[in-house]
Amino acid sequence: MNIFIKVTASVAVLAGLSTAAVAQEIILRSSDTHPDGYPTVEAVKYMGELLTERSGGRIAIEVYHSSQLGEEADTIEQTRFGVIDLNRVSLGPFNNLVPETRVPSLPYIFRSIDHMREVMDGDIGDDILAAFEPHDLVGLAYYDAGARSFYTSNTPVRSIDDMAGQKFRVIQSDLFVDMVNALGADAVPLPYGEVYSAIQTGVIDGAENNPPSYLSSAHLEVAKYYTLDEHLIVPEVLVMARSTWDKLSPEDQELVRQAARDSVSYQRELWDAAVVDAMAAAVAMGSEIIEVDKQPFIDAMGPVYEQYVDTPELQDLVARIQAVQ
Ligand code: GTR
Repeated sequence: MNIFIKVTASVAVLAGLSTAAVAQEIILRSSDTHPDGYPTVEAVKYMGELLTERSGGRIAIEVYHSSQLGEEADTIEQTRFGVIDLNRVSLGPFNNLVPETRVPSLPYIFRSIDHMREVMDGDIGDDILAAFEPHDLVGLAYYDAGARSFYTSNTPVRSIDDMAGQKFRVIQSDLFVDMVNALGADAVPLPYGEVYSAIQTGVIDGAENNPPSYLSSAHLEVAKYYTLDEHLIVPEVLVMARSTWDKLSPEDQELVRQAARDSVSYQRELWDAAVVDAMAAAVAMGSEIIEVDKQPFIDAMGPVYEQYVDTPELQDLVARIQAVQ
């Protein structure tokens, strides 16, 4: 149980209440793999400020950044068990558990960042958030993670042919393993925290991620060729442990949901700036940014769609996404 309910006079004072008033304090522990200052970390902190303000000081969020609570796959399990209250994770690590998350994780499913935002902000996004519930999680909101591209240490990817024989780390998701294999390369699923040394020691040739992660993880120090193939526009998600959720009053549940929603535009603002900054920093630190013909990458994805969009429900989700203008 990580929802501490206690009586504190100091919180009541901070909230401007009389010390005679009894303040209930709920502290929600939130996990993030990224370092302090990263847009997702800052967005959850901002959500916490909104919650504290709107609850008159009763509810707060403590953000544990930099994988302090563990790597994503482990923290997802801990959140399902209610050991962690909130978790900000990519949709990718949910692919095996929550089939609906595969659809926005499909390569090239979104035509652009704007298309992704339009889809995830609407009914389709809500339907996918609802799909977490049978898995002991409550989906609260999506954040942006831009577009992911491949990067390599020795052999630059200037066309799809350069993928052959190279080993790329992927998030632990079968869909991403098959995506990389369909491009003629070899996929190595690894926790995020192991990627730097795996590249450095030559266990793998590269990885794939968005520019802010490429920078903040320092992977650019060991893999300086960044190829803009933009194969994935996979959003991040903020989930809450079902058991924590169930302990909140309906009013507090609404406060949490609304604060999460209200943190989205803040995250996007930080995100857009972070992408520009990361690209400039990468160039300044010696990375080569490579433009590539994306069409052969798109064309190679047919078998991945066939394999992972394998039920009428998922086919319907894909069709609905493609129909969004
Ligand atoms: C980042 C994402 C993280 C994590 C990481 C990874 O872009 O924000 O949640 O999934 O990628 O590749 O493991």
